[in-house]
Amino acid sequence: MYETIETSVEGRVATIRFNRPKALNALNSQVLEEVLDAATKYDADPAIGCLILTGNERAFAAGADIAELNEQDYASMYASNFFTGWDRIAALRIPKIAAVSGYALGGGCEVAMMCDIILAADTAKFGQPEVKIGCIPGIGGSQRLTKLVGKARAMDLILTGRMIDAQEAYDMGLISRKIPADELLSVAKETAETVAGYARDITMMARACVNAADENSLENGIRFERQMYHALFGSPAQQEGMTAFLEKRKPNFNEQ
Ligand code: CO8
Repeated sequence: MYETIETSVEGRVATIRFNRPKALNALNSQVLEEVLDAATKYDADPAIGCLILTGNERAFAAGADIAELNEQDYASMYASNFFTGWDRIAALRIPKIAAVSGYALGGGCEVAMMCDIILAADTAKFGQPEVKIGCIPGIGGSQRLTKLVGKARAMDLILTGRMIDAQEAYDMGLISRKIPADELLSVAKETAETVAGYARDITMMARACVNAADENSLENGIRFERQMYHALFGSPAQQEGMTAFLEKRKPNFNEQ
């Protein structure tokens, strides 16, 4: 039913694969519509505990579709609130893992940064090259990159448009882990299964708390974490997790 993405579900893990290989998975409006549709369904489905976003060996995504962008003018961009659907994907509460192989450039790098964990093949290349085509990051890259790697490095990447490899991305804190290319998908699935094996409400709360660090002063962030902590005592997962520990058995968070 989708034309620009492929979706699959294994156990409690859903995968969305960008699938426009001829255009290096450039992200046009159809990709956005289809990712939003699929991801929103997984977000609402209690049987799914983690979502993987990935591409192919050559490209996670080489950015916004420049041909489509070049057809726009100010009025069409403003009136359609172009790109706004990507904010809705970032705001979904399900834990998201980006499994990046090859190019993650411009919007591709920005989508990876919307995910909670970025796993990158040692062949991955990251960059915000928009300046080279007369534009700037447009779906949060100037903000998320700066929060992830600091002003000095974000300025270097955004003002020069240079590409970095997975090692440099790891060293600057842009990615969570660097993985041999042929193991990327199996490690991503294993990681997603681990996350999905925990209680969904708890992992959602945990990522909300980490994200709150970006949005708040330390004091407000700690207040938010404390509220979440108190709230999780209303979750069956807290009872099950702590009781299982005390009974020296494995917890079962996802009995259907
Ligand atoms: N948009 C459209 N088509 C693309 C894109 C793109 N971003 N990237 C690659 N393609 C196409 C090429 O046009 C080419 O098509 P064709 O075979 O029909 O000529 C095909 O993919 C293969 O590309 P290349 O021949 O260029 O492959 P190379 O191996 O020589 O080079 C590169 C690979 C270095 C990745 C090169 O393709 C490149 O520089 N691509 C553009 C990268 C870029 O500038 N990205 C930023 C785009 S702007 C952006 O992302 C704005 C962010 C705002 C929000 C984003 C929301 C999603």
